Amino acid sequence: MRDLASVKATLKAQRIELPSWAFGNTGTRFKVFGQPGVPRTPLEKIDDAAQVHRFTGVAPSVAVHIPWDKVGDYADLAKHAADAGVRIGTVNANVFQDDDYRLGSVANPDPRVRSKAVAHLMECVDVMDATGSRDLKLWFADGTNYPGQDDIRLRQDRLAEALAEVYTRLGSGQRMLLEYKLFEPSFYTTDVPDWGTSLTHCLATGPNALVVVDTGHHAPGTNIEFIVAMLLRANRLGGFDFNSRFYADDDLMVGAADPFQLFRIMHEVIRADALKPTGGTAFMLDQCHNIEPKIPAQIRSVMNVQEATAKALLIDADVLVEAQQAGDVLAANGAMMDAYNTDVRPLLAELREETGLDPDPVAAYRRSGYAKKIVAERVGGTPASWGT
Ligand code: LRH
Ligand code: MN
Repeated sequence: MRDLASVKATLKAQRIELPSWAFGNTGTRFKVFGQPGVPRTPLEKIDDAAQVHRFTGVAPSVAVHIPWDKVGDYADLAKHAADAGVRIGTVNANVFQDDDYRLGSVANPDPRVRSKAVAHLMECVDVMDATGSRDLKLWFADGTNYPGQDDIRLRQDRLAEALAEVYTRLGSGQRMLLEYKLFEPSFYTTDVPDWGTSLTHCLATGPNALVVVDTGHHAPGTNIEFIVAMLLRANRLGGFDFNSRFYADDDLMVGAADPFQLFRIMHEVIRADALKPTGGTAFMLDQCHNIEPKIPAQIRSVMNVQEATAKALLIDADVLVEAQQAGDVLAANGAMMDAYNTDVRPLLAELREETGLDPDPVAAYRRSGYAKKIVAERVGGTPASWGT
Protein backbone atom coordinates (compact mmCIF):
# COMPACT_ATOMS: atom_id res chain seq x y z
CA MET A 1 0.00 0.00 0.00
CA ARG A 2 1.44 3.39 -0.96
CA ASP A 3 1.90 5.59 2.08
CA LEU A 4 -0.09 8.82 2.06
CA ALA A 5 3.06 10.95 2.05
CA SER A 6 4.21 9.44 -1.27
CA VAL A 7 0.69 9.73 -2.68
CA LYS A 8 0.65 13.41 -1.75
CA ALA A 9 4.14 13.96 -3.16
CA THR A 10 3.10 12.38 -6.47
CA LEU A 11 -0.08 14.49 -6.64
CA LYS A 12 1.87 17.64 -5.79
CA ALA A 13 4.26 16.96 -8.69
CA GLN A 14 1.41 16.28 -11.17
CA ARG A 15 1.29 18.73 -14.10
CA ILE A 16 -1.73 19.33 -16.34
CA GLU A 17 -1.38 21.66 -19.33
CA LEU A 18 -4.30 23.92 -20.27
CA PRO A 19 -5.58 24.63 -23.82
CA SER A 20 -5.68 28.36 -24.69
CA TRP A 21 -8.72 27.71 -26.92
CA ALA A 22 -10.86 26.53 -24.00
CA PHE A 23 -10.99 30.13 -22.74
CA GLY A 24 -12.43 31.46 -26.02
CA ASN A 25 -15.96 31.04 -27.32
CA THR A 26 -16.60 27.54 -28.68
CA GLY A 27 -19.58 25.55 -29.86
CA THR A 28 -20.79 23.24 -32.56
CA ARG A 29 -21.76 23.67 -36.20
CA PHE A 30 -25.13 24.74 -34.93
CA LYS A 31 -24.00 27.59 -32.70
CA VAL A 32 -20.96 29.13 -31.04
CA PHE A 33 -22.37 30.81 -27.91
CA GLY A 34 -20.80 34.04 -26.75
CA GLN A 35 -20.06 34.50 -23.05
CA PRO A 36 -19.32 37.79 -21.23
CA GLY A 37 -15.70 38.46 -20.23
CA VAL A 38 -14.23 36.09 -22.80
CA PRO A 39 -10.61 36.97 -23.76
CA ARG A 40 -10.03 38.92 -26.94
CA THR A 41 -6.30 38.24 -27.27
CA PRO A 42 -3.81 35.39 -26.63
CA LEU A 43 -2.47 37.47 -23.72
CA GLU A 44 -5.91 37.55 -22.07
CA LYS A 45 -6.29 33.79 -22.65
CA ILE A 46 -3.03 33.31 -20.76
CA ASP A 47 -4.26 35.58 -17.96
CA ASP A 48 -7.31 33.32 -17.58
CA ALA A 49 -5.21 30.15 -17.69
CA ALA A 50 -3.00 31.62 -14.96
CA GLN A 51 -6.09 31.81 -12.73
CA VAL A 52 -6.50 28.04 -13.03
CA HIS A 53 -2.88 27.53 -11.94
CA ARG A 54 -3.31 30.13 -9.15
CA PHE A 55 -6.10 28.06 -7.53
CA THR A 56 -4.98 24.49 -8.40
CA GLY A 57 -1.16 24.80 -8.31
CA VAL A 58 -0.71 22.04 -10.93
CA ALA A 59 -1.39 23.78 -14.27
CA PRO A 60 1.71 25.93 -14.97
CA SER A 61 1.67 25.73 -18.78
CA VAL A 62 -0.66 26.76 -21.59
CA ALA A 63 -0.84 25.05 -24.96
CA VAL A 64 -1.20 27.49 -27.85
CA HIS A 65 -2.84 27.00 -31.24
CA ILE A 66 -1.53 28.75 -34.34
CA PRO A 67 -3.02 30.94 -35.81
CA TRP A 68 -5.69 31.19 -33.08
CA ASP A 69 -2.87 32.50 -30.80
CA LYS A 70 -0.90 34.32 -33.52
CA VAL A 71 0.99 37.37 -32.15
CA GLY A 72 3.65 39.70 -33.53
CA ASP A 73 6.25 38.68 -30.95
CA TYR A 74 6.14 35.14 -29.50
CA ALA A 75 9.04 35.85 -27.14
CA ASP A 76 6.89 38.66 -25.74
CA LEU A 77 3.98 36.21 -25.37
CA ALA A 78 6.29 33.87 -23.44
CA LYS A 79 7.37 36.78 -21.23
CA HIS A 80 3.74 37.71 -20.58
CA ALA A 81 3.10 34.10 -19.55
CA ALA A 82 6.10 34.11 -17.22
CA ASP A 83 4.92 37.38 -15.64
CA ALA A 84 1.57 35.68 -15.03
CA GLY A 85 3.31 32.71 -13.36
CA VAL A 86 2.89 30.22 -16.19
CA ARG A 87 4.72 29.28 -19.41
CA ILE A 88 3.87 28.51 -23.03
CA GLY A 89 3.64 24.75 -23.55
CA THR A 90 2.73 22.67 -26.58
CA VAL A 91 2.42 24.43 -29.93
CA ASN A 92 -0.58 23.13 -31.91
CA ALA A 93 -0.52 23.53 -35.67
CA ASN A 94 -3.72 24.25 -37.58
CA VAL A 95 -4.00 23.06 -41.16
CA PHE A 96 -7.76 22.48 -41.02
CA GLN A 97 -9.36 25.92 -41.40
CA ASP A 98 -8.18 27.22 -44.78
CA ASP A 99 -10.22 26.80 -47.99
CA ASP A 100 -7.11 25.32 -49.59
CA TYR A 101 -7.44 22.36 -47.20
CA ARG A 102 -10.83 21.21 -48.53
CA LEU A 103 -9.28 17.98 -49.84
CA GLY A 104 -6.66 17.83 -47.11
CA SER A 105 -3.47 19.52 -46.08
CA VAL A 106 -0.29 17.37 -46.03
CA ALA A 107 -2.21 14.51 -47.73
CA ASN A 108 -3.84 16.74 -50.35
CA PRO A 109 -3.44 15.57 -53.99
CA ASP A 110 -2.19 19.06 -54.91
CA PRO A 111 1.55 19.51 -54.20
CA ARG A 112 1.06 23.30 -53.90
CA VAL A 113 -1.36 22.79 -51.03
CA ARG A 114 0.94 20.21 -49.40
CA SER A 115 3.87 22.58 -49.39
CA LYS A 116 1.65 25.35 -48.00
CA ALA A 117 0.70 23.03 -45.14
CA VAL A 118 4.32 22.02 -44.49
CA ALA A 119 5.29 25.71 -44.46
CA HIS A 120 2.78 26.27 -41.65
CA LEU A 121 4.16 23.35 -39.67
CA MET A 122 7.66 24.82 -40.08
CA GLU A 123 6.33 28.19 -38.88
CA CYS A 124 5.06 26.44 -35.75
CA VAL A 125 8.58 25.16 -35.04
CA ASP A 126 9.78 28.78 -35.33
CA VAL A 127 7.17 29.63 -32.68
CA MET A 128 8.55 26.84 -30.47
CA ASP A 129 12.03 28.31 -30.82
CA ALA A 130 10.69 31.69 -29.66
CA THR A 131 8.58 30.38 -26.76
CA GLY A 132 10.96 27.64 -25.62
CA SER A 133 8.30 24.99 -26.20
CA ARG A 134 9.30 21.33 -26.47
CA ASP A 135 6.38 19.87 -28.38
CA LEU A 136 4.89 20.42 -31.83
CA LYS A 137 1.43 18.85 -31.79
CA LEU A 138 -0.03 17.75 -35.09
CA TRP A 139 -3.67 16.86 -35.62
CA PHE A 140 -4.73 16.52 -39.25
CA ALA A 141 -8.39 16.77 -40.26
CA ASP A 142 -7.22 15.18 -43.51
CA GLY A 143 -9.36 12.40 -45.00
CA THR A 144 -12.06 11.68 -47.57
CA ASN A 145 -15.85 11.60 -47.52
CA TYR A 146 -16.61 9.12 -50.30
CA PRO A 147 -15.07 5.81 -51.47
CA GLY A 148 -12.80 6.44 -54.44
CA GLN A 149 -12.44 10.16 -53.66
CA ASP A 150 -8.67 9.67 -53.34
CA ASP A 151 -6.03 6.91 -53.10
CA ILE A 152 -5.76 5.78 -49.47
CA ARG A 153 -2.16 4.59 -49.90
CA LEU A 154 -0.91 7.67 -51.76
CA ARG A 155 -2.32 9.88 -49.02
CA GLN A 156 -0.25 7.93 -46.49
CA ASP A 157 2.86 8.44 -48.64
CA ARG A 158 2.21 12.19 -48.76
CA LEU A 159 1.65 12.32 -44.98
CA ALA A 160 4.86 10.37 -44.32
CA GLU A 161 6.81 12.71 -46.61
CA ALA A 162 5.53 15.80 -44.78
CA LEU A 163 6.27 14.35 -41.33
CA ALA A 164 9.81 13.45 -42.40
CA GLU A 165 10.40 16.95 -43.79
CA VAL A 166 9.17 18.71 -40.63
CA TYR A 167 11.03 16.24 -38.40
CA THR A 168 14.37 17.40 -39.88
CA ARG A 169 13.52 20.95 -38.78
CA LEU A 170 13.12 20.00 -35.09
CA GLY A 171 15.89 21.27 -32.83
CA SER A 172 17.50 19.34 -29.98
CA GLY A 173 15.03 18.49 -27.28
CA GLN A 174 12.08 19.26 -29.53
CA ARG A 175 9.48 16.59 -30.29
CA MET A 176 6.69 15.95 -32.77
CA LEU A 177 3.38 14.64 -31.39
CA LEU A 178 0.96 13.02 -33.86
CA GLU A 179 -2.68 12.94 -32.73
CA TYR A 180 -5.14 10.46 -34.23
CA LYS A 181 -8.92 10.74 -34.53
CA LEU A 182 -11.42 8.19 -35.85
CA PHE A 183 -13.55 10.61 -37.87
CA GLU A 184 -14.83 14.25 -38.21
CA PRO A 185 -14.58 16.38 -40.13
CA SER A 186 -13.89 13.56 -42.59
CA PHE A 187 -16.58 10.91 -42.72
CA TYR A 188 -15.21 8.05 -44.91
CA THR A 189 -11.46 7.84 -44.30
CA THR A 190 -9.34 9.86 -41.87
CA ASP A 191 -5.63 9.70 -42.72
CA VAL A 192 -4.59 9.28 -39.06
CA PRO A 193 -7.68 7.49 -37.63
CA ASP A 194 -6.20 5.34 -34.89
CA TRP A 195 -3.23 4.65 -32.65
CA GLY A 196 -1.83 2.04 -35.00
CA THR A 197 -1.59 4.48 -37.89
CA SER A 198 -0.09 7.20 -35.72
CA LEU A 199 2.42 4.78 -34.16
CA THR A 200 3.39 3.40 -37.59
CA HIS A 201 4.17 6.90 -38.83
CA CYS A 202 6.00 7.84 -35.61
CA LEU A 203 8.21 4.72 -35.77
CA ALA A 204 9.00 5.51 -39.42
CA THR A 205 9.68 9.21 -38.72
CA GLY A 206 12.05 9.07 -35.75
CA PRO A 207 12.56 8.60 -31.99
CA ASN A 208 11.21 12.09 -31.20
CA ALA A 209 7.93 11.42 -32.98
CA LEU A 210 5.31 10.27 -30.49
CA VAL A 211 1.60 9.50 -30.39
CA VAL A 212 -1.12 11.66 -28.80
CA VAL A 213 -4.20 9.98 -27.37
CA ASP A 214 -7.34 12.14 -27.15
CA THR A 215 -10.13 10.60 -25.06
CA GLY A 216 -12.81 11.64 -27.56
CA HIS A 217 -11.14 10.32 -30.70
CA HIS A 218 -12.15 6.66 -30.49
CA ALA A 219 -15.05 4.51 -31.57
CA PRO A 220 -17.57 3.99 -28.74
CA GLY A 221 -16.52 1.07 -26.52
CA THR A 222 -12.80 1.41 -27.29
CA ASN A 223 -10.61 0.32 -24.36
CA ILE A 224 -8.47 3.46 -24.19
CA GLU A 225 -6.42 2.33 -21.19
CA PHE A 226 -5.26 -0.66 -23.27
CA ILE A 227 -3.99 1.75 -25.93
CA VAL A 228 -2.30 3.86 -23.23
CA ALA A 229 -0.62 0.75 -21.77
CA MET A 230 0.63 -0.32 -25.22
CA LEU A 231 1.98 3.14 -26.15
CA LEU A 232 3.73 3.52 -22.78
CA ARG A 233 5.21 0.04 -23.21
CA ALA A 234 6.59 1.24 -26.57
CA ASN A 235 7.77 4.56 -25.01
CA ARG A 236 5.70 6.39 -27.61
CA LEU A 237 2.97 8.08 -25.58
CA GLY A 238 3.95 11.70 -26.14
CA GLY A 239 0.72 13.36 -25.09
CA PHE A 240 -2.73 12.78 -23.66
CA ASP A 241 -5.63 15.14 -24.43
CA PHE A 242 -8.02 14.88 -21.50
CA ASN A 243 -11.74 15.41 -22.03
CA SER A 244 -14.83 13.20 -21.95
CA ARG A 245 -17.74 12.27 -24.16
CA PHE A 246 -21.06 10.47 -24.21
CA TYR A 247 -21.13 10.00 -28.00
CA ALA A 248 -18.37 11.38 -30.27
CA ASP A 249 -15.68 14.08 -29.94
CA ASP A 250 -17.84 15.98 -27.45
CA ASP A 251 -14.83 17.64 -25.73
CA LEU A 252 -16.70 17.77 -22.42
CA MET A 253 -14.95 18.17 -19.06
CA VAL A 254 -12.62 15.26 -18.37
CA GLY A 255 -14.17 12.74 -15.99
CA ALA A 256 -17.65 14.27 -16.42
CA ALA A 257 -18.99 11.53 -18.68
CA ASP A 258 -16.93 8.54 -17.51
CA PRO A 259 -14.89 9.05 -14.31
CA PHE A 260 -14.29 5.28 -14.00
CA GLN A 261 -12.63 5.24 -17.46
CA LEU A 262 -10.38 8.14 -16.40
CA PHE A 263 -9.45 6.16 -13.24
CA ARG A 264 -8.56 3.09 -15.33
CA ILE A 265 -6.44 5.23 -17.67
CA MET A 266 -4.58 6.86 -14.77
CA HIS A 267 -3.96 3.39 -13.31
CA GLU A 268 -2.10 2.38 -16.49
CA VAL A 269 -0.16 5.67 -16.46
CA ILE A 270 0.90 5.14 -12.84
CA ARG A 271 1.64 1.44 -13.44
CA ALA A 272 4.08 2.56 -16.16
CA ASP A 273 5.54 5.22 -13.83
CA ALA A 274 4.67 7.79 -16.52
CA LEU A 275 2.90 10.37 -14.34
CA LYS A 276 5.99 12.35 -13.36
CA PRO A 277 6.58 15.54 -15.40
CA THR A 278 9.93 14.13 -16.59
CA GLY A 279 8.09 11.00 -17.78
CA GLY A 280 7.83 12.13 -21.39
CA THR A 281 4.03 12.24 -21.61
CA ALA A 282 2.47 15.70 -21.78
CA PHE A 283 -0.88 15.55 -20.00
CA MET A 284 -3.20 18.32 -21.14
CA LEU A 285 -6.83 19.28 -21.20
CA ASP A 286 -8.39 19.59 -24.66
CA GLN A 287 -11.90 20.77 -24.01
CA CYS A 288 -14.53 23.26 -25.11
CA HIS A 289 -16.85 24.88 -22.62
CA ASN A 290 -19.69 25.65 -25.01
CA ILE A 291 -22.31 26.56 -22.38
CA GLU A 292 -20.53 26.59 -18.99
CA PRO A 293 -18.26 29.36 -17.58
CA LYS A 294 -14.81 28.53 -18.85
CA ILE A 295 -12.34 29.28 -16.03
CA PRO A 296 -14.26 27.41 -13.27
CA ALA A 297 -14.83 24.59 -15.77
CA GLN A 298 -11.08 24.31 -16.32
CA ILE A 299 -10.49 24.36 -12.54
CA ARG A 300 -13.12 21.61 -12.09
CA SER A 301 -11.48 19.60 -14.89
CA VAL A 302 -8.05 19.78 -13.26
CA MET A 303 -9.66 18.64 -9.99
CA ASN A 304 -11.32 15.70 -11.82
CA VAL A 305 -7.91 14.55 -13.09
CA GLN A 306 -6.45 14.95 -9.58
CA GLU A 307 -9.29 12.88 -8.07
CA ALA A 308 -8.92 10.07 -10.63
CA THR A 309 -5.14 10.12 -10.11
CA ALA A 310 -5.45 10.03 -6.32
CA LYS A 311 -7.86 7.06 -6.49
CA ALA A 312 -5.48 5.21 -8.84
CA LEU A 313 -2.54 5.94 -6.51
CA LEU A 314 -4.53 4.36 -3.67
CA ILE A 315 -4.80 1.00 -5.42
CA ASP A 316 -3.05 -1.46 -3.10
CA ALA A 317 -0.52 -2.73 -5.62
CA ASP A 318 0.61 -5.61 -3.39
CA VAL A 319 -2.93 -6.94 -3.06
CA LEU A 320 -3.58 -6.39 -6.76
CA VAL A 321 -0.43 -8.10 -8.00
CA GLU A 322 -0.80 -11.00 -5.56
CA ALA A 323 -4.40 -11.58 -6.68
CA GLN A 324 -3.42 -11.28 -10.36
CA GLN A 325 -0.60 -13.78 -9.91
CA ALA A 326 -2.95 -16.12 -8.06
CA GLY A 327 -5.63 -15.80 -10.73
CA ASP A 328 -8.00 -14.50 -8.06
CA VAL A 329 -10.22 -12.49 -10.40
CA LEU A 330 -12.56 -11.10 -7.77
CA ALA A 331 -9.78 -10.06 -5.39
CA ALA A 332 -7.92 -8.34 -8.22
CA ASN A 333 -10.99 -6.48 -9.43
CA GLY A 334 -11.87 -5.76 -5.81
CA ALA A 335 -8.52 -4.05 -5.25
CA MET A 336 -9.31 -1.69 -8.15
CA MET A 337 -12.87 -1.04 -6.98
CA ASP A 338 -11.86 -0.41 -3.36
CA ALA A 339 -9.56 2.36 -4.54
CA TYR A 340 -12.07 3.73 -7.03
CA ASN A 341 -14.76 3.84 -4.35
CA THR A 342 -12.50 5.77 -1.98
CA ASP A 343 -13.51 9.41 -1.42
CA VAL A 344 -10.23 11.23 -2.09
CA ARG A 345 -11.65 14.74 -1.82
CA PRO A 346 -10.57 15.19 1.85
CA LEU A 347 -7.02 14.05 0.92
CA LEU A 348 -6.82 16.58 -1.94
CA ALA A 349 -8.31 19.37 0.19
CA GLU A 350 -5.68 18.63 2.84
CA LEU A 351 -2.92 18.63 0.22
CA ARG A 352 -4.06 22.02 -1.09
CA GLU A 353 -4.02 23.49 2.41
CA GLU A 354 -0.53 22.04 2.99
CA THR A 355 0.63 23.79 -0.19
CA GLY A 356 -0.97 27.10 0.80
CA LEU A 357 -3.95 26.77 -1.53
CA ASP A 358 -7.64 27.01 -0.68
CA PRO A 359 -9.06 23.47 -0.18
CA ASP A 360 -11.91 24.33 -2.60
CA PRO A 361 -10.38 25.93 -5.73
CA VAL A 362 -13.70 26.59 -7.49
CA ALA A 363 -15.15 28.40 -4.46
CA ALA A 364 -11.89 30.32 -4.03
CA TYR A 365 -12.01 31.43 -7.66
CA ARG A 366 -15.64 32.54 -7.27
CA ARG A 367 -14.70 34.57 -4.19
CA SER A 368 -11.69 36.16 -5.99
CA GLY A 369 -13.93 38.49 -8.03
CA TYR A 370 -11.86 37.75 -11.15
CA ALA A 371 -14.97 36.80 -13.15
CA LYS A 372 -16.63 40.17 -12.43
CA LYS A 373 -13.37 41.99 -13.17
CA ILE A 374 -12.94 40.55 -16.66
CA VAL A 375 -16.59 41.13 -17.57
CA ALA A 376 -16.18 44.79 -16.59
CA GLU A 377 -12.80 45.22 -18.30
CA ARG A 378 -13.30 43.26 -21.52
CA VAL A 379 -15.71 45.54 -23.29
CA GLY A 380 -15.32 45.96 -27.04
CA GLY A 381 -12.90 44.11 -29.26
CA THR A 382 -13.59 40.67 -30.77
CA PRO A 383 -14.01 37.79 -28.32
CA ALA A 384 -11.64 34.95 -29.15
CA SER A 385 -13.16 31.86 -30.73
CA TRP A 386 -12.29 29.02 -33.04
CA GLY A 387 -12.44 31.28 -36.04
CA THR A 388 -9.91 33.84 -34.86
C1 LRH B 1 -9.02 17.83 -32.77
C2 LRH B 1 -8.40 18.29 -31.46
C3 LRH B 1 -6.94 18.68 -31.57
C4 LRH B 1 -6.93 20.17 -31.49
C5 LRH B 1 -8.34 20.56 -31.64
C6 LRH B 1 -8.69 21.83 -30.93
O1 LRH B 1 -10.34 17.38 -32.53
O2 LRH B 1 -8.61 17.34 -30.49
O3 LRH B 1 -6.22 18.24 -30.47
O4 LRH B 1 -6.12 20.74 -32.39
O5 LRH B 1 -9.05 19.49 -31.09
MN1 MN C 1 -7.15 16.82 -29.02
